[in-house]
Amino acid sequence: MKRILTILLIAVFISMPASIAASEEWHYANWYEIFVSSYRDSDGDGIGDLRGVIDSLDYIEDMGYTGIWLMPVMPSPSYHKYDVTDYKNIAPEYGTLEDMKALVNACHERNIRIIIDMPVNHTSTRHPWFLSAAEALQRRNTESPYIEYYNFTEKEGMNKVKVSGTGWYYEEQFAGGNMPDLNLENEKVLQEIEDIFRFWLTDIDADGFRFDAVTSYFTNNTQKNTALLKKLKDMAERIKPGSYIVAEAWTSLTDISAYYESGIDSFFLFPASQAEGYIARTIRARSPGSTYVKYLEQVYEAIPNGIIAPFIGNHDTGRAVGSLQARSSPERAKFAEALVNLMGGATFTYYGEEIGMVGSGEDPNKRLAMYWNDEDMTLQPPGVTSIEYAYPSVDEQIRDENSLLNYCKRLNHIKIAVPSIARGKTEILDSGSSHAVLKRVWEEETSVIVINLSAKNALEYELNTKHLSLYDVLSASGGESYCEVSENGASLSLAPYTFAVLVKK
Ligand SMILES: [Ca+2]
Ligand SMILES: [Ca+2]
Repeated sequence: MKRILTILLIAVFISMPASIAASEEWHYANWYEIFVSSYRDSDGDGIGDLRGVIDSLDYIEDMGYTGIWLMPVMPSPSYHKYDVTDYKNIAPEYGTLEDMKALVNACHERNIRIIIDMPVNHTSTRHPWFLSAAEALQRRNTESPYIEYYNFTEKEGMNKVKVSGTGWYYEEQFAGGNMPDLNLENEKVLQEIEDIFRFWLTDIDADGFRFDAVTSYFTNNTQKNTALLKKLKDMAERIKPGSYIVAEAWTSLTDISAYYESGIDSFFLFPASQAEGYIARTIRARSPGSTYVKYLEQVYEAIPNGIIAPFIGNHDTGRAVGSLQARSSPERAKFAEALVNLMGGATFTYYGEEIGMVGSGEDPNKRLAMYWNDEDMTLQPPGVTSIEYAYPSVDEQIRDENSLLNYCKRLNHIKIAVPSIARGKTEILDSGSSHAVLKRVWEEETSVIVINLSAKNALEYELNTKHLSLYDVLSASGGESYCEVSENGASLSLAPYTFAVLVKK
């Protein structure tokens, strides 16, 4: 017997891809993306700050967000802060390292996890590494170790920017941003990155990272990028086992599937996002039930092991309400939130999405001040060309039980109470032109989710699975629904844009 067990253990060990870390239960959080500058200002200078995020934790916790992704918080000359000048510090307008530690502690006391945006494809041109390198080149001294930190060349070309007073060019994949690409083949740069990881994961006690722009590490070279991501994941895992990393690979499902070979926990599911993504397409489809199920099957087939990370919009995309054409139909915005959350995995919500904020075009328009109420807002980001709030403020929506905010809150809390929705493997029990029935099993729990995807018609449905009990019915349309559960199954009548969650524990 003992021998058989040993053989089995070896077999299991061999069949596991070496770099895939065991995923922790909390990785499947209801993640909430925050642009600190536009979120909440605690000291009256008009710029959102870390103390403002601390002051918002009651709201965040109450809403059922169990994880926070902070867009970059390090010192930077830009308002967006994706061009860093000091990776182990806090932008002074956001606060201090003490504030950051206080925020992390305050999150952990509430069982909220927090991950930090980590842009390592490039630095700012004002980063001391780049300043040293450029200065050395200007002095015709090619001995400086910092020259090897970047990709300098004497050849003119695409994405090459001249270093003034020299015959040298630096590589810059994000044109015009003063964001020179780092030489990620240089072991010294990788050592710097390891130090930075240690600082954030150990000294600050962050729970992980969001990696920016990983397809630009080595532009259009998925294989090299995947190999580097594996190194970075292993690095983080050595420093803090069980930490969570989600990476931005803005690319096709096929490519994203390949990226999961790196062992990075999650990659944002870009094909589900924006106006042409799975969620918006499902909402617009003639047969939304079969459309939704088709996309689910594609996603689970492409990503059989990693944690998917679906979202509708983020700081780089148009806001969800626009993508979904939901300005005057909040039920569409609500139901889209349901569809993205019911995909499972680690779901990401961009701040303001829960109150239907709008914005598109220039980047600052997508990063407007959080609309708490008409008095209590930050300044708008510089360069903004359109300021509009299509839906009411947080304060107003909190008081309206039919608001998008209260819908998102209930949705998040259903996911907290029924963990298999996010964590279980999905089995499609049934689907049709306007319905889908999903089953998920996780640990001792089985959940069955019956979704009516019709915008107009009620769904009458008989379910044969035994020993289920109804957990909740959530309607985006406000229509009447009922569900009767008997010994032999369940009989449901679901209003348009409604889903029911039944559980067996
Ligand atoms: Ca402030
Ligand atoms: Ca690069």
